[in-house]
Amino acid sequence: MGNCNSCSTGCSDTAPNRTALVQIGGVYDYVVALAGNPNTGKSTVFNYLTGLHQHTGNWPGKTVARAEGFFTQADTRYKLIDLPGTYSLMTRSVDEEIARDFILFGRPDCTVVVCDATVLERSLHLVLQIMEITNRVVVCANLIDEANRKMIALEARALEAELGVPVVPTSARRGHGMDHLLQHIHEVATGAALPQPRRARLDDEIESAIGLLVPQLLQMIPNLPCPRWVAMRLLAGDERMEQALRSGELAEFSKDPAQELVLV
Ligand SMILES: Nc1nc2c(ncn2[C@@H]2O[C@H](COP(=O)(O)OP(=O)(O)OP(=O)(O)O)[C@@H](O)[C@H]2O)c(=O)[nH]1
Ligand SMILES: [Mg+2]
Repeated sequence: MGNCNSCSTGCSDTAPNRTALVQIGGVYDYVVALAGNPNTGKSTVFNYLTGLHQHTGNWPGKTVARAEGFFTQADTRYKLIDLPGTYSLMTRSVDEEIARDFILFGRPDCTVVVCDATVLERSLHLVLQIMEITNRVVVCANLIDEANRKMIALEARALEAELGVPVVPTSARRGHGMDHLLQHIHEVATGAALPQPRRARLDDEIESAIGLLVPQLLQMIPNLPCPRWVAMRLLAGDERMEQALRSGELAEFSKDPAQELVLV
């Protein structure tokens, strides 16, 4: 396992070697998470990619539905997880915690953020939050057919340059753009492409506080995923994060990128 190439804080944002790792439901090489605001077409993308190779259940200990499925791209096997729809990762709603904790502790090899291209600005908030946790992000600008119908033009290349991650216009219902999406997922998950998300520069004071906290966190929990993000949450006064740190839950969940863990 290497280090995250997007921040200088020891974030272990790289994929463990999951070759031939067997989990319930199938064998896969890489894990892909599907995140996004509610009603942006996540399940349509999920169904398109996995077809009949899927099953549903609940998140462990929760009444929130969980769908996972499998697909193959370029002889590589993927497990795809349809995360609950969320507008943010910052509140205490169970859906948001499931999505956030999966992206953080599940360490997916690629996180696809499905956005509604007709109201893209609404989704960008979540995109930026996810880009704080991982650099392995692909933005799927879905409902592009609706956007076109409303005469909304998406400058995908310009947005890609602004964000630093691939942006793929799709119409999942029609299957348009899905090959392109698959190609980007494959490149990001396998490490053939290394997105460099552009992150907001924080105040010098906050940056120096993060700089002090990160080594301490890593000393306590060497495998902590994205310590920079955890430090930011602690500085923001996230009581749940503080409690998880004190109780040892953070250390426990950081031990192993088990895909089933949810910190609630
Ligand atoms: N026109 C158009 N409709 C789409 C597209 N993708 C999905 N839809 C429709 O948008 C609606 C919502 O799609 P879902 O796939 O259920 O969205 P979701 O993000 O999974 O929704 P939640 O799980 O409730 O958050 C459905 O009626 C889909 O048929 C698309 O590319 N174009
Ligand atoms: Mg859905």
